[in-house]
Amino acid sequence: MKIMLIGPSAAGKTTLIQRLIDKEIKYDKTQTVEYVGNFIDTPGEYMQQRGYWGSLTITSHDADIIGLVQDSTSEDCWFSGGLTTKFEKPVVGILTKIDRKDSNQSQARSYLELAGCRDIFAVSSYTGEGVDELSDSLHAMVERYKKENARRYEADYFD
Ligand SMILES: Nc1nc2c(ncn2[C@@H]2O[C@H](COP(=O)(O)OP(=O)(O)OP(=O)(O)O)[C@@H](O)[C@H]2O)c(=O)[nH]1
Ligand SMILES: [Mg+2]
Repeated sequence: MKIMLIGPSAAGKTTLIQRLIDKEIKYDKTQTVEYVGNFIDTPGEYMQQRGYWGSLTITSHDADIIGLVQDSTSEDCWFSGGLTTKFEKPVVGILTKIDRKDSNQSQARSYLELAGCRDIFAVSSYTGEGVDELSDSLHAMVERYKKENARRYEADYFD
């Protein structure tokens, strides 16, 4: 299974992946699309600059689940309304940095809802809050998707 994270620069995508796969938390600017274990990490610029959208779209075909990542301390929303309909696969919303005092979860949640996300998770990659719940849900989603699409895909497609 592959989960692709999309969101603006500094939203916390790479740090969340580090947390999810128990790697040392260390700032590492994403320069290009990177396959890290079961995750596909993408640079924020790929969604913030229109010219790179093609590359995100093509890469999304490699993913089983898409995660839209919104920094809960940011006033900015880079997701267009109904964005989730562009992907023909499950899309979840993830709001990050909930450990910070300036976190505004309800605003971040509303941005993700407008983008079309129904399942929304709130996490802190620093404290780990919400990360297990996200991880369990992603696994459950992949299992469900695998069962529903058993006839469409080879058994080893999700390895
Ligand atoms: N307080 C707090 N800071 C976080 C959290 N997650 C990420 N950060 C910080 O936010 C900054 C950006 O995090 P990244 O994970 O590199 O962001 P990104 O979305 O991968 O950014 P690009 O690679 O530029 O697309 C770093 O300084 C992180 O340490 C969090 O849960 N809490
Ligand atoms: Mg990154």
